Amino acid sequence: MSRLLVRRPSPRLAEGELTHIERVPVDPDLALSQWRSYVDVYRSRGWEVIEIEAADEHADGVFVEDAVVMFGDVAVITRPGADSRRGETVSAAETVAAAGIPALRIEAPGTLDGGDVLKVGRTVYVGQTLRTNPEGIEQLRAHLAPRGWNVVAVPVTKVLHLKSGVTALPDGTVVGFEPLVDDPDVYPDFLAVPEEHGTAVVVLDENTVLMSSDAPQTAELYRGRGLEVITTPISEFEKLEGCVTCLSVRVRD
Ligand code: CIR
Repeated sequence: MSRLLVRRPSPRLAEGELTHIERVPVDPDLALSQWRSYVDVYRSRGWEVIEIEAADEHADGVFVEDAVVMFGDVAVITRPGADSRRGETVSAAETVAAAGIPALRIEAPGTLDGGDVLKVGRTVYVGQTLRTNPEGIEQLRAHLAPRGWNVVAVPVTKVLHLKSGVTALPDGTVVGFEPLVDDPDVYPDFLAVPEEHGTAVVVLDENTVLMSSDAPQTAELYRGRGLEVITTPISEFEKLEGCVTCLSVRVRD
């Protein structure tokens, strides 16, 4: 059974880090109900949901993808680039260990946010950003090269994380909102989508993706390619530069 690692949002979510967008009011109750709906999408499809211990002192702790990245059966515990987020990995690593998942680590002076890691087949694109530094990318490469993954560093300047700008469909097509993608030519198959919040998809299975409900034209574009598209509202997380990918870590069976 596939497993989903999540952490419930902190009541302090509104105080989370912001880099590229203006701060606007966040409704913590709406955030919690959106988070529950997001988790229910997976639960209703048979995923086992594992909650990482709440960490209310970490405003951005709900964005668990930044703390843990899966490569097949192995986890990499990151070292987040923002000081305010570094402590999130402690409880995330405990949950990974309790779930019996072997883990590797990014160590100082390396930094890496999971939002900067996009896997397409055996290629791992890694955004070099304000959060992920060259040392972090080199450590990841050293972990992954012997395991048969090819790490490709991608400079990212226009958005917070690589995956704020691009993700991939089940067939490996990389999708992005072009004004926010530094270099679309990096990707062998690139599809431009019409809405910023349409760029983030989670692959649920070979025919199904999950995405924000705030990108209806992009949802239609994906349906036109034969995909089943499930949408979920995540407005309160998008206000903090989050998206559907960063709210969970998928441990696929
Ligand atoms: C941050 O700036 O770290 C959070 N406010 C948002 C993190 C979103 N994470 C992601 O896209 N992987």
